[in-house]
Amino acid sequence: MVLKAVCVLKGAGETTGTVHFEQENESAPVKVTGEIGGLTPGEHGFHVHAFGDNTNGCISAGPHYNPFSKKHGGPTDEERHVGDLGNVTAGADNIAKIDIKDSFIKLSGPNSIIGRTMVIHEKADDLGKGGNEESLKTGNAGGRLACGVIGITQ
Ligand SMILES: [Cu+2]
Ligand SMILES: [Zn+2]
Repeated sequence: MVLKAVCVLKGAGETTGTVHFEQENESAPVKVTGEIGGLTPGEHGFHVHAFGDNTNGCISAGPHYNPFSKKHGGPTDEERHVGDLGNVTAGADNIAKIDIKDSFIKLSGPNSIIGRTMVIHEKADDLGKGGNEESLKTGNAGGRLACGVIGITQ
């Protein structure tokens, strides 16, 4: 059975976006596609955060989703948070087109990302290679421009 989810990202500023998730079956990688607009050109950290809670804006989403107590890393690293999808890159039109395949995130089971929050950040994620303590927690990606709860779709 194909599993599908969607996330609409909003924030205090002009950054908005829609992200689609699709997994062919329970063991397949998850395809992440979509667009986020209103970004400064360049890289922006893009993560699944732990909680589907936006009561106090994107900050209530908590830290990166990390069910296996790993250090922060990049999407191709073995040592990474489940939520570490790396960076998306906005062009001169201020739009980032997203086309990611990831095998750490799941749309079913005990570590599903459904009901958690997708966050797009102000700055680039250094993927854990920034050489300071914060790099191994957040990738120094800075403020949270927009976010949304990942929900089930048809
Ligand atoms: Cu984040
Ligand atoms: Zn992380």
